[in-house]
Amino acid sequence: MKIFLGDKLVDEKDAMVSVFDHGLLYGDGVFEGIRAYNGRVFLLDEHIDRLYDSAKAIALTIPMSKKEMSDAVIETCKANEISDGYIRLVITRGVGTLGLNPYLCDKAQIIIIAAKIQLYPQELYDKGLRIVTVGTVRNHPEAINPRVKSLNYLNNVLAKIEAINAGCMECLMLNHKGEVAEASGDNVFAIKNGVITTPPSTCGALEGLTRNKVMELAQAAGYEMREAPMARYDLYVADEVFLTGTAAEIISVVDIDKRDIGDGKPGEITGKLAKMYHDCANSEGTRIQ
Ligand code: PXG
Repeated sequence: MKIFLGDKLVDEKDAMVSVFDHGLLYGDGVFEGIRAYNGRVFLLDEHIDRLYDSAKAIALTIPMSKKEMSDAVIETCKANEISDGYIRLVITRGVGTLGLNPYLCDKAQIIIIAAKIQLYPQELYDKGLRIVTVGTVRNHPEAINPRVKSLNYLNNVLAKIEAINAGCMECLMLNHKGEVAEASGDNVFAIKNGVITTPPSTCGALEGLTRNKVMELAQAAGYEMREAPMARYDLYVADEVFLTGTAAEIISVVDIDKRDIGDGKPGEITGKLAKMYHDCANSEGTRIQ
């Protein structure tokens, strides 16, 4: 496999970063997870925009223009003959001292990995997910803002540990006020009486690109789409609940904290939205060849 490292493609065996890289020492950096479908990179510009916004929020200068970055992503896909896959874009603060001071770091390190994707088992889509609410509260917005897709994912990792310990693949995270935020690596939506609601990013959600695309598709299809604060109650009594994310796409939630959601089966509107999303992902995007 060829990895884009710094400013060029290198062999996987040569794709090494320093033990003094602050991405490793402090989780100091940002990342993106991107999908390629049918020889096209889906939502590439949107991912690049979010990457640069995350970097700006943590005062990290990416030593490459947005155009150069998208070209590097395409080049990495080409070099690995990826037409359907998963792209991980990582920017670290770079090599520094053993102290926190990011100003003592060299320039930021750029890593792009384009690999085959490990899809979730089809059974999860057919039957839906069971999730639990976890005790780990989403990052406070005035600590590391949850909109920053930072390399410091301990908050989400702790939530994921709780989910797995409870026998679930995903979980529901609340914010510091007890409002619904999101899952550990996905956004959450509820449907009640045909109205689709998702928490605004100010409630502690990452502004997911799958989320944004689903909101756009739902509106275009004539559904009433709202961004509003939600309590767990709103999810418990919803007709349908689903999660969205680049890797998972759209997946039904059929049980939350041992409450059946709707009739306990994947919902009809969720199915329609998933179909619209697939059609879109398979036909739009930046061409690799
Ligand atoms: N919330 C969080 C906290 C995320 O990390 C999403 C929502 C969905 O965003 P997109 O833009 O992908 O629709 C993410 C995405 C994983 C994994 O293994 C998930 C993500 C990142 C890394 C790994 O599930 N994030």
